[in-house]
Amino acid sequence: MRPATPDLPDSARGLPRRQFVQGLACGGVLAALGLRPQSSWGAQGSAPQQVLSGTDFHLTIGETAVNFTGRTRPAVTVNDSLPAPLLRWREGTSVTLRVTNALPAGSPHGHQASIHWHGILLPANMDGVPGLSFDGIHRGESYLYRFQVRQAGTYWYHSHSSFQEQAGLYGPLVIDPAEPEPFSYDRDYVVMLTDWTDLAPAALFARLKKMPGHDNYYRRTLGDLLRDAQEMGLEAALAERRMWGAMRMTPTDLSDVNAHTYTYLMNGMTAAANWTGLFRPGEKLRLRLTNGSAMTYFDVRIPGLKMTVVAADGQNVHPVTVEELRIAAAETFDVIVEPAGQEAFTVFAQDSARTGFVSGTLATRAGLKAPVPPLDPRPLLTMADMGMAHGAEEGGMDHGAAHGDAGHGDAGHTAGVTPTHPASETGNPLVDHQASVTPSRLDDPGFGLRDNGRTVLTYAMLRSLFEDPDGRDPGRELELHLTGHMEKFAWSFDGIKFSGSEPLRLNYGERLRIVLVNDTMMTHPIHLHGMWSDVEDDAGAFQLRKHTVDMPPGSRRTYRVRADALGSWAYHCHLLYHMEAGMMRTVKVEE
Ligand SMILES: [Cu+2]
Repeated sequence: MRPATPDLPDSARGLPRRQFVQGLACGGVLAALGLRPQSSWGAQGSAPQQVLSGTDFHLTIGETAVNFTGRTRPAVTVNDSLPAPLLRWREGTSVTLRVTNALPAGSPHGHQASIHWHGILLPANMDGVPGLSFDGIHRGESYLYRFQVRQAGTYWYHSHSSFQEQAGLYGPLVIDPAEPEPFSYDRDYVVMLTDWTDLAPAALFARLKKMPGHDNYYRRTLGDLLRDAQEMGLEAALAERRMWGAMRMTPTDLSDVNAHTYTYLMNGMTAAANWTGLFRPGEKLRLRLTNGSAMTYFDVRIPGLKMTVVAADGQNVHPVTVEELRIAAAETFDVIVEPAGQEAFTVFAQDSARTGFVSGTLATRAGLKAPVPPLDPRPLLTMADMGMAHGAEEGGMDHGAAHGDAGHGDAGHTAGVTPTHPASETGNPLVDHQASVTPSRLDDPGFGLRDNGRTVLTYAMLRSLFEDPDGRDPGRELELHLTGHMEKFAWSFDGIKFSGSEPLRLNYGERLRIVLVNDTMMTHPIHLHGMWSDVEDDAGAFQLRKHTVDMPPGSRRTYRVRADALGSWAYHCHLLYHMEAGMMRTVKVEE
C-alpha cells in the first residue's frame, strides 16, 4: 500500500528505500476495522484503541489481521485491538479481569495464552506467567484474575506466552491514585512505543540463533579504514579492527534487531499514520511514555519542548526537566510538557541504534504536522561502552571467559569496581566476554546520547519522591552476572541458561541487595516480578524505586528488594529474545 504521490517527511530523504517505504505505509488495525477513536489515546480520528475503566473487565485474546507495511499479517490482539485496550483502574479498589483465549485453532501464535500485569504487586497466582504463576490459558478457556490494586501510576500489560508480546499483545495500564498527585496537568495521553515485524516471531528468533548479526549491516568499509588510518595511523587503525574482530562484533553492533526488521509504532500507528494528541495553547499535557517493545530502546524527544519527568515506572520522582530520554523496553516515564508558541510539535522516537524512528504529533487540531528531525548519526561504541578500561594494544580486554583473571590496571576516567566473576563463567562456551571495569554508569546517558547538545535524562537524575519505603539495610547480597555469547545468540545469568538453572531463593520478609554486573556487550533491561527493585545510588543509599532496571554494557548496579510476596516469580531480561534464549531465573520467596 504505497501511496502514488508520497508526502515525504524531510527525514525520509536519504534513508534506505526499504525504511522509506515502511515509513509511508499507514495501515494497522485501523485499516482493517475502521473503528472510532477514544479520547485518552489521542484525538486523531483514526485510532481504534479502546479505553476500559472500572473494576470488572472482559478481555478476549484473539487473532486480528493488521497491515503496517503493505502486507496483511495476523496479530495477537485483545478485544481486536492493537495495542490492547487501555485499562483504567483506581488505587484501593479490587479488580476482576476475565481473560478468554479465543486464538483460532492452528494459530501460528500458539494455543496457550496469558496476560502479565507488568510492575503490579499482586498474589503470585495472579501474575500471569505460565509455568510459574499458573498453567496458562488454553484455547477456548478463561482465567479469572482478581486482586487488590495497591499502587498508582502508569504501567502496562502483555502476554508472557511464547512470542505473543512481539505479535501485538501489549496494552497500557493507568491507575488513578487514591491521593492527589504532586503535579498538575490538563490532559493526559498514553504514548506507547512498540516494534512490529511482519515475520512470524518464532522465525525471527530462529534467524537470530542462525545469523545474530543479520540486522547489523553496517560493517565498516575500506574507506573508513583509510580515513581512520589517516587520523590515527595505519597500525592503530588495524589494531582497533583486530580488537573489534576478536570481540566478534563491530563498533556498530548496537542492537540485535532494528529497523531493517521492525516497523516502529506509536499507539499502534506508524509514523505515516501520525498519531496526534490535541492541546489548547497554555495547557499542560501529561505524556505516559511506555515502551512495550520486544527488543527496542527508544530515544524520545519533542523538538521545541522540554519534558519534565515526574514519574518513572509508575512511581513519582522529584521532577527533573530534560530535552531527551532513553526508554528501555518495559520502562515507563511520565513527563509533563507545556506546548506553546507553535500549533504542532513532533514527538520523535528513534531507536538507539539510529536505524529508524516513529513519530507522532502534539497539535492544536487534527491534521497538523511539525518538521520531523533526521535520525542522529549512528554512534560507534567505545571501549568504555564494553566495560573495558584500555584499548587492545594494552591488553585491557577480557575477551573469552577462559582467560580467567579479570583485573586490568586502573579504571581510567570511570570510577569503577574491578569485578570478580562467578566460577560458572570460566571456560564456559556460552560466555564470550567479561567486563573488567564496572562502574554503575548511573550518570551516563548511554551510547549515542553523550554530548549531543541536549539535556538527556540519566538514572542519576531520578530520585523517588519518598524515602526508602522499607528502611532496613539489606541483610545479605545476591550477585548475578549478565552473560552472553554474541555469535551463538546465547543469553544467560552467570553463564547458566534458565533451562539449566536453580531458583533463586529469598526468605519471606527479608530485605536483600541484588548486585547485577553486565558482562555482555549489550544493554539489558532486567525485570523482577512481584516486588519492587529499589535502585541504590553510588553510596549504596536508596535512590529510585523501579520495576525494570536498565543495565548498560560493563555496568554494575545494585538494588534493594523486600521479599514480601510469597511464591514463584519470574526474573528476566525484558528483551524478549534474550529471555527466550535463557536470560531468566525463577525467584522463590519462601517462609
Ligand atoms: Cu537482554
